Amino acid sequence: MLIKIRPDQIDIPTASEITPRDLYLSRRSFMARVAAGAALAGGMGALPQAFAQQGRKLPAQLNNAFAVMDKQTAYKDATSYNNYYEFGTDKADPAKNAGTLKTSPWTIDIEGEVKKPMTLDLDALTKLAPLEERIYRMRCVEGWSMVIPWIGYSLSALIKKAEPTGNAKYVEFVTLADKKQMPGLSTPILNWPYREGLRMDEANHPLTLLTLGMYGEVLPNQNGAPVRIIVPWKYGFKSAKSIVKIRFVKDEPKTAWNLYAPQEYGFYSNVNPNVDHPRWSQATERRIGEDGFFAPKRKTLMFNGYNDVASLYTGMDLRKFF
Ligand SMILES: Nc1nc2c(c(=O)[nH]1)N[C@H]1C(S)=C(S)[C@@H](COP(=O)(O)O)O[C@H]1N2
Ligand SMILES: [Mo]
Repeated sequence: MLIKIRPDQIDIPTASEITPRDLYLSRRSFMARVAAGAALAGGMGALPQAFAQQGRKLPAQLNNAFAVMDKQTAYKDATSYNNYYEFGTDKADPAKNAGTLKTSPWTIDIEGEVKKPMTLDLDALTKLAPLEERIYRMRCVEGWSMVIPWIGYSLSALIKKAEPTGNAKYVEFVTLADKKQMPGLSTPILNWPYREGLRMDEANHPLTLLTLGMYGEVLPNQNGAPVRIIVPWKYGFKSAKSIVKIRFVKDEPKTAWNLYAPQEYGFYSNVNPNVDHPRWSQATERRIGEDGFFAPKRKTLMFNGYNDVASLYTGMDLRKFF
């Protein structure tokens, strides 16, 4: 996201705010020593959960019906060029800083207009439905895109379990906001916690992926571990990271970027080359990894190429509902 920070809003981090990262680094060298010790002892049992999670394999069956043919983005690019403002606004910040995110134990609260409100831990969430690998395009509103092999299952499986009432018209995603783990929270750019939302039919669309992994592994922290949503026909910011609450509601939920700049970021945020952002065109995009000097920009596709979703918006003026 291109931000407009007033100079007076920029916070110089204080020593105490830098500490978690320093702590992480010293803990890492400590862990390296623990791991070496554990390897000698013949097991990794001594590793705390948070660190054991990173890089863990997550087996899943490729779903060919949900796999684009485009060349996949390199793992290195997908995990080092990120937007995750809770860990800083620079593209390199999340990879550098998100080591402090503690992803285990983790729970998600399912609440609001449902017959079966529940709290699911990561294990229950992972076992709720068969894991699929899906290769999706992701288009950021800033004008770049990637192609990522995600792992998860349709959010609809979870929705079905929760049994929404007739009053549930929207789904709201609330993400983690913990100053102790997230250095970016001390910069008041967004109104934390980062929040997103979908209309019920969008949330139930089979493409909407409850996401637990990518590239055959659990999600790296910088990509929104341990659980996020991926909505491939919408701009990347709809795909909220590190979700702690899924709330079923009657009214259109407030969303972080819409609160920040309502004239620039609407609730729907469908990828649409015909509706420009007020400050730049949305007609083309730069595919990360193809950014050589002579690489031509790609034409952005309506709904990011996911034409099946068009029926969700029949009769709606997509200039008005941007
Ligand atoms: N909690 C949270 N979720 C977030 C963001 C964020 O800053 N915080 N950034 C969004 C934006 S703008 C994009 S483009 C995608 C980037 O996902 P990726 O880094 O896995 O490619 O995450 C989205 N989800
Ligand atoms: Mo984005």
